[in-house]
Amino acid sequence: MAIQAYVALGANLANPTQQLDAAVDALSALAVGDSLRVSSYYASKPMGEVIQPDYVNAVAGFITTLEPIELLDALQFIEQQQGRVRLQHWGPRTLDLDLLLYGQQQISLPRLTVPHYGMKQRSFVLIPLADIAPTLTLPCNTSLESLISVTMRDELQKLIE
Ligand code: A4P
Ligand code: MG
Repeated sequence: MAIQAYVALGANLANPTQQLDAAVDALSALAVGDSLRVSSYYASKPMGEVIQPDYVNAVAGFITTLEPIELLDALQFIEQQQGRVRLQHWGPRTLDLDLLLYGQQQISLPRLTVPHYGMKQRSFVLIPLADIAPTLTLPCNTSLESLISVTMRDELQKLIE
C-alpha cells in the first residue's frame, strides 16, 4: 500500500546544510516516483538545556510503500551512513531523522511512536511541515494551521527556499 509519510530532518554540524542535502538525496530513493517534497531549510536555536550549535531543520514528505518499521530502519540507516561524522571517538550523532506522520496512522511500538511525540510543540517541525502540507490535519483531528502560533515564525530563520 502507498502511504504519505513526513520526516523531520535536523542537523547541527558546522555545515549542517550539506548534511540535510545528503539526507534529502537518500530519502528520494525511498519515495514512490517523484513524490518527494522538501520544505525550506530553517536555522533554529537548540531546544533543550544542552549547549550546542544552532540547528538546521527541514521536513520532507513522500509517498512510500515501506511498512512503518521498514521506514524507520531506512531512516536509521541514512543516519548511520550520512549522519555520523566522527569528529571525535564516540562523538555525537549529527543527523536526526524523525518519522512525524505515516498517513493517518497512530503507531505505538517499542521502537516507534507516530505521530512523533514532540511535533505539536516544535516550531522547527510545524513551520517547515506547513511549507509542504499547509492544509494537513493530524490523526488527532487537529489542523496543522491551528498548532502554529505567530511567535513560532520568529524562532526560525529561513536559510534556503
Ligand atoms: N523512535 C520512536 N518513535 C520515533 C519516530 N517517530 N521517529 C525511537 C524516529 N525515531 C523514533 O531516537 C531514539 C529512538 O527513538 C530511536 O531509536 C527510535 O527507535 P534517536 O534519534 O536515536 O535519539 P534522539 O533524536 O537524540 O532522541 P529524540 O528523543 O528523538 O530527540 P529529539 O526529541 O528529536 O531532540 N533543537 C532544534 N532547534 N532542532 C532540533 O532538531 N533536536 C533535538 C533532538 C534537540 N534539540 C533540537 C533539535
Ligand atoms: Mg530523533
